[in-house]
Amino acid sequence: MAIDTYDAFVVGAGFAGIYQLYKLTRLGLSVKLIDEAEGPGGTWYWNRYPGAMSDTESFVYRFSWDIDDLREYKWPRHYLQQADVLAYLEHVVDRCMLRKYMQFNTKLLGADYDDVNNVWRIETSSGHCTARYLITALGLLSQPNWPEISKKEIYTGDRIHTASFPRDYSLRNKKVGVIGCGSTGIQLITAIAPDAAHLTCFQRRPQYSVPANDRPVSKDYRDGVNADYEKIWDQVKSSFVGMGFEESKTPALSVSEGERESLYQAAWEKGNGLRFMFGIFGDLTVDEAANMTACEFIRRKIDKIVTDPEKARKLKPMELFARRPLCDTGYYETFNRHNVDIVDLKANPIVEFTPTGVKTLDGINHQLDVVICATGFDAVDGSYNRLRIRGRNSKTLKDHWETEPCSYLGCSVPGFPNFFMVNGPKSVFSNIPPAIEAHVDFITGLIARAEELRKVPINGTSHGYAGKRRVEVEATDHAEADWSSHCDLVSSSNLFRKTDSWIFGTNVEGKKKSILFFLGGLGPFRKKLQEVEEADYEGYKPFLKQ
Ligand code: NA7
Repeated sequence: MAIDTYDAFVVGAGFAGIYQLYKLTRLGLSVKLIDEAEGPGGTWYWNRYPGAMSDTESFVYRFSWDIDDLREYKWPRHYLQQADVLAYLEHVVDRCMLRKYMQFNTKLLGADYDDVNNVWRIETSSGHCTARYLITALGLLSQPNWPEISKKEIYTGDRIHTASFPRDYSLRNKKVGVIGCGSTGIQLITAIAPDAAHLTCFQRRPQYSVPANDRPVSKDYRDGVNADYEKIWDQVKSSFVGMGFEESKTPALSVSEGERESLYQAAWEKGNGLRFMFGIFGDLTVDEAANMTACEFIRRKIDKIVTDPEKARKLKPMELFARRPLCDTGYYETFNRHNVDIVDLKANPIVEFTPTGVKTLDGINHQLDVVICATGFDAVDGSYNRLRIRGRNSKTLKDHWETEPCSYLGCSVPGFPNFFMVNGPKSVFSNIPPAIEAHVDFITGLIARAEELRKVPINGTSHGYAGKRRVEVEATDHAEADWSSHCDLVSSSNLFRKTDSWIFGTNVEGKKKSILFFLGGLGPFRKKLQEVEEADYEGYKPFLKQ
C-alpha cells in the first residue's frame, strides 16, 4: 500500500510547531503536523490546572512577526491565563489558515532515517509516512515528572498531575494535597485555596517568589506599546532574557544598603520575577554576595507577610536565589488562611500512600480526597527520551545522549541528517516565543538552502534533471562538541549551577547533571545563528551529496 510522503513533517502544535509549520508552508513545501492533543496549544493545551498563567508579561508572550495582529489582538491583562494563551494560538492557526495541515489525536511512535532513500520513515499512532525533513517541536516542558511514592495503588482518592489536569475538575470543599511548590505549585495553591475545604502543601524546597503585579491593561499603556511595538521587539531580540525590559548592569554592592533596599522595593511593587532577578542589578546570577542581598530582602518580605512564624520559617528558602525566578498573585498571603497548611518534606518526607491519603515520616496520615502533583517535568531531553528517533546506522537519540544531551546550536545532531529540533538540548534560555522564532527562522533557512541546492540542474545546464539531488543537512561532530562545551563554559560562572532544578536536569531522580541550555542570552544566541548562516552554515557538512 502506498504511504503518504511529505517534504517536511512537524511534531507538536505549540508555539514552536505552529510557527515552523507557517514558515515551511510559505516556502512552498508539502507539510504535515501532528500532535497528540485534540487541538493546537502544546504546553498551553495540557496545562489546564487552576491558576495556570504565563509569567512573561503579555505584550511579549506572543509572536513578533505579525505586527498588525500584535496591535489588534486583545490582551486585557498584564499576564495571560492558560485559556488566553490557548485562544491566542488557536487564533493564529486560523488567521494563517494552518489547520488544514494539522492532524490531532496522533502520536509520534518513532522515526527512522532511511539512508538509502534519504528520507525519514515515520510511524505515528495513525499509520506510516515518509518525509524528507523531520522537525520536532516537542516543548521544553512536556514530559511530566511524577514523584515516586509507594503504595499508590491502595489510595482511593484522585491522583492528578498538573500537566494533564482534567477539564472541569472541581476542588470545591475537597481535602486537597499539592506536592511541589515551584512555578506551577505556587500558581495552583494560590488559585485553589479559597475553594478547597483544606489544602496541604507538601514542599520539598522553598523558592523565592515576588509579586507578579497582574492588573488590567489601561488604554494609555496599550496605545504606548502599540506605537512602539517594532522597537520593543528589537530590544527583546537583542537582550539577555528577552522579557521586554532593559537588563541592568549595576552591581548590587555598588550602591548603598539604603538605595539597594529602595530599588528592591520598587521592583517588588512593579512585579515580575525575571525583572526582579535581571532588571535591578546585573550580577545577581553570578555573584554570591550580590545574590544574598536579594535572598535577604525576599526572606524579610515572607516574615512580614506570613503571620504564623512556623509557616514563615518553612516557606523561607535558605539557598541562593538561583533558579528560574517565580512570581505570584498572593502566594505567601495564602498561608494566612486557616484552611492552608504546609509540610516540610525535607524534615518530614512522605513515606507512602494510604487508602485515604498520604503518610509522612512523623506518622501522620494526611486525609486527602485528591493529591495533585505539581512536580514539574523531565525537561528538554525528557521530551525526546520517550520516543524512538533513529538516525544513521540505527543509532537512537537516546544512545547519542548517553553521556549527556547535546546538539549543535540546540537544533542539529550529527548522525541525524535533515532532522531539526526546535529548542532541543543546549538551546537558549530566555523568554520562549522569541527563542522559538530565532530557532525556527534558522531551521527554515537551513531547509531553504538545502532545497535550493537540491534543485540545481545536475550537469549545470537548464536541461539538467532537477529535483532529485541528494541533500543532507547534518552538523559535524566537531561543531556539536564545541557548542556543547561552550554551553558548559558559559554556565560555569552562573549561580544556577549551585542549585538543583530542571535547567540542569537535577530535579529528576537519577538524571545526570548537565547544562541543558545556553545561558549566554538571547541576543548573543541570535548573533551566533546569524554568523553561522553568513559563513555558509559553518559547522555543517556540505549539504549536497551527489
Ligand atoms: P519545577 O519548577 O520543576 O517545580 C517542581 C516542584 O515539585 C518543586 O517544588 C520540586 O521540589 C517539587 N518536586 C519534584 N519532585 C518531587 C518529589 N519527588 N517530591 C516532592 N516534591 C517534588 O516545575 P514547575 O512545573 O513548577 O515549573 C516548571 C517551569 O514551568 C517553570 O520554571 C516555569 O518556566 C514554567 P524541588 O524544588 O525540586 O525540591
